[in-house]
Amino acid sequence: MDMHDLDFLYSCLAIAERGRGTTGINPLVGAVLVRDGKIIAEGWHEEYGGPHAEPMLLTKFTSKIWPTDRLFVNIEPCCHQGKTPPCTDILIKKGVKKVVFGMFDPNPLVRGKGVAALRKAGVEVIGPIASELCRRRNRGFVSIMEQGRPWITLKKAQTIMGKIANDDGSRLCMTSPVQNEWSHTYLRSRLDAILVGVQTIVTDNPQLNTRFVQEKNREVKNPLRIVLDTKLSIPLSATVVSDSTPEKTLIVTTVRSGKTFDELTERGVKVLVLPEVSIPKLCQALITPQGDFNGISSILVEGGPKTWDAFKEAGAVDEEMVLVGSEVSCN
Ligand code: AOF
Ligand code: ZN
Repeated sequence: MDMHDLDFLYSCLAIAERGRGTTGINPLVGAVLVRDGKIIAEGWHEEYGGPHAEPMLLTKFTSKIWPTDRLFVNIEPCCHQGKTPPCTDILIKKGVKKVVFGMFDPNPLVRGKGVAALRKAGVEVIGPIASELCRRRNRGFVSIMEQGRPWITLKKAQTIMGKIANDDGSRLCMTSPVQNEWSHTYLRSRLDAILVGVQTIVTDNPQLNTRFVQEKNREVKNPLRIVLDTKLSIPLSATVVSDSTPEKTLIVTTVRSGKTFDELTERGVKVLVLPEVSIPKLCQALITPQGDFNGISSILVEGGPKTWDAFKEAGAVDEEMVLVGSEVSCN
């Protein structure tokens, strides 16, 4: 492997991000075809249930594949019949002779078997060349496969003295523009959903989007906004249900609330009704595609304290980030 190989893999990971928000519980996958040290074709997994990255690339690239061409992909090509046919068969049929991959597929139907199928057909396979990085970028998919639930990151903002709100409970702004840009870049835009309790909506009326990175990179998507609202008490004037992207909001409530939610669904807001809002039941529902909901694989839990505790008590926390700032005025 030479250093350029890693560059081609970074390209795969960057292209793969285009599928965020539509690939649901499937991995983010990008593939590039390299000839004489240059990328000559690319493909990515666009949508849950849709074609995988490799066939996307090979459908667009209609010229002949040379035996020296190398196909890079961030995850081991699949060899199973799922919603789509095995990628290994397509690669072999199209005459791809060299494959470089980033990580093994944690899906037990595929793990190691994809590589074996390619090698058996005489394809030279190199990898995994960047397992840790690729698993990190697909931490949601890896978590579903290995832990049976989405990847969960807890994020808190607090002052040096440990305060998280004003004494009367009202919003306190602590993080600097640099910290906001960091969390939008490395947390909000790298995870599928942001989750808050309804109390945070009432006190802060947040937007829960990636505006600090979108200004610089318009390709960055907005995550799904999930609000835990057992009693269905969210104000209809809240930004997350009244801005221009109501379909990016999912309200999780209980049958016990007994309230109707027509006004929300008419606006395009998604409502998930569970028998009770327990973390395991919520996680299970979120990784189960139904209708036009393809599921989500990773969550950024932004608070408040009740919500953080619920995830901690359920043992459903993979990492915790604390942004420490000073008390500044909110504007
Ligand atoms: C790849 N390239 O682009 C993707 C892969 O139901 P299906 O057919 O979509 O299969 C989903 C499984 O295929 C998923 O769990 C994972 O193991 C693999 N995803 N593999 O080589 C891709 N999306
Ligand atoms: Zn595949």
